[in-house]
Amino acid sequence: MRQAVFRRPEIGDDNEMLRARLHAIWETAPGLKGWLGTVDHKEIGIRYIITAFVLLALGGIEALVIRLQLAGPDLHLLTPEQYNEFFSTHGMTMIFLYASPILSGFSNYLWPLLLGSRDMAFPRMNAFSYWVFLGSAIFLYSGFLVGAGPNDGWFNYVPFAEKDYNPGFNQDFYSLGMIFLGISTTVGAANFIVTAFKTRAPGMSINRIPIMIWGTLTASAANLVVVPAVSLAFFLLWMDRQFGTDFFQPAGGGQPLLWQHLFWIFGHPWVYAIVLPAMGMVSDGLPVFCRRPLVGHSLVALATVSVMILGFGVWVHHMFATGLPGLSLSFFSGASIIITFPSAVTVFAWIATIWLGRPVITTAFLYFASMILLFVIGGVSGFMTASVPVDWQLTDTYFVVAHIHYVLIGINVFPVVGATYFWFPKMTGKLMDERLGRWGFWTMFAGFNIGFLPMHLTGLLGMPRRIWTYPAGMGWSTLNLVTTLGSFLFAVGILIFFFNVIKSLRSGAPAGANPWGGSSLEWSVSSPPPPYNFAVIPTVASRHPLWEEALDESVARTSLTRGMTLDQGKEALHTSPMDAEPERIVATPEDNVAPFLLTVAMMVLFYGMLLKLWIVIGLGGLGCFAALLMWLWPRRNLLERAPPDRKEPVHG
Ligand code: HEM
Ligand SMILES: [Cu+2]
Repeated sequence: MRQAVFRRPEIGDDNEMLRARLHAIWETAPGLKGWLGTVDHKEIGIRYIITAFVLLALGGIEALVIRLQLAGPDLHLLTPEQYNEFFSTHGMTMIFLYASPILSGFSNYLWPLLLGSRDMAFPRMNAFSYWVFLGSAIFLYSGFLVGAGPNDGWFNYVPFAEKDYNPGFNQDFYSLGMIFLGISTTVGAANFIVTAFKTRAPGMSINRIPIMIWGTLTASAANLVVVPAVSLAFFLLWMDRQFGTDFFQPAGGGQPLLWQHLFWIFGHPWVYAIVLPAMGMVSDGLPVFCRRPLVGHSLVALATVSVMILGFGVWVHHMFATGLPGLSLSFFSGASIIITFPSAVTVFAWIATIWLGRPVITTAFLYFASMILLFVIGGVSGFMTASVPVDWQLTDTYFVVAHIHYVLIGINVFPVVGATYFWFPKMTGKLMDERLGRWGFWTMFAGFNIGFLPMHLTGLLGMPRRIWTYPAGMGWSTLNLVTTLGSFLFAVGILIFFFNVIKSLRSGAPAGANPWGGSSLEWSVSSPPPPYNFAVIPTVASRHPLWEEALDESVARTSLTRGMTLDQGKEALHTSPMDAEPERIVATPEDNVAPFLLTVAMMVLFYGMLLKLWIVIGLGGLGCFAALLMWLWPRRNLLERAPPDRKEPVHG
């Protein structure tokens, strides 16, 4: 039964007593139970970030092994079978276990702070999405460790992935692991969407939200639509393999091409899902160092949304070589080229912002600014492969490997490292070492270009991707050696970055609340932020709450020290989707270990399915049921919903 308790929100000033009270309410309990049960978005965000960086390191080690194998002609460091597993696991790790989760990590940590709220809309689902990410990563890697990792590339083409050609457990680990991981992505995406529309601070109308919110919001909307397609594809593949159905097997009337459609209608938008949030980080971070607002803020927001929408219409550019009718190729080629227009809007906005600002060259600035160059290089090679006749020459050569790495490393890894330099002080209260930062940046930047620029040439000279070795005399040997040396230099750059993180964590200079002079709400709270984020819910009156004085935007009306206190329990404020008018006070959930237990039960279930052991499947299913029961067990405090009295002024 729904029980509502109506009350007016208390309006008050930020003070020590209020803080102590909120602290007691919001703090995570100590010990194992608190650790497994926490629903604090900041802790979950940091776990996401650390886990994703560990996986980046694993994927990087695999890449270096690949590069050693390819350093010269006729090398035999890996067998062909091992090579298949290495590059497939490398791709899978980088795309699914690093690039996407790292952005979820930053967004989980930052969103409520950027939005002026106490937590995400569904904190327990947030915890659940992290645990499922971890569980599926362990599941996928357990296959690799027993020599049964994915071995048909990250896009896993049938019929190679069918049982006839691939009898081991490899593809079963991959299929089931991807379905498992899809649950995490979907839950996370739904959470982001509701969070963006319901939990913004009063006054943060839709035209005042930071670009990073737009980036993750559009990415989440896309994920919600396309992840089911790929989960379905992997499920059908699993059925083909385990029960002899013929979804993708031509012998039984199935369609191998169906796999490619299902995969790429997911795969292409996914690429935007791992770059748009990163572009958002740059759009929000760069202006801080340029000491001026982003040029064309609204245009960049619109460009972000248009890229995502157009992104749904271009998946066939991954299938130009499959023999589809010419007319559809023209259509998808045109659509792929049009997508560069909104992307260019963002690039020009960044250039104009640097041009018109007074840039302070910090390490974070270098990372953000370098993205512009790398994005342009990746964009140009993308423009080339979007053209059908050119693609027919280049597809499945190292040119494509060069292209994907400029896009993925240039537009995901560089901004993410920059974002770490930028927000590390907020997360830890310590500054990172700038001198080491510069060394790391230039090593990474040089290593990356030395390693990956020549791959364009190797590709133009005809070296196919996914070959485990090549004979001498093809004209590829020197280029490959340079690429390998560059890759190792790049890896040294990443190591310097990791080293800097650990060193600064131990002995970094204290950061203070706003070391860079940032303009958005997260910089208004202490570093690291208190468990409740904001003592009083801020009331926002412009796009740059912390710059209002300097920018002289009408009158400064943003209130950071007086507002709703919401200290009657674990409470948050929900506001209206467009104008962010206060709507109701909601009780947010207490810490709970059910999301963790549910994940453990799901792992049992998935291992049961892998081994086709019905008793294990049954146990896992029962476990899921029990954990869900625990999760959903009615608690009175969660049923309390109190709409605030709208006539009450929010601050005096
Ligand atoms: C030290 C850094 C890296 C090096 C040296 C490297 C090297 C390589 C090489 C040589 C291949 C081609 C394997 C082949 O086709 O035989 C490859 C494939 C790939 N890499 Fe990387 N890579 C690195 C980092 C990354 C990162 C950061 C990402 C993504 C965020 C990434 C995503 C991919 C993908 C998606 C593939 C395609 C795998 C497939 O064909 O199925 N790589 N990488
Ligand atoms: Cu694409």
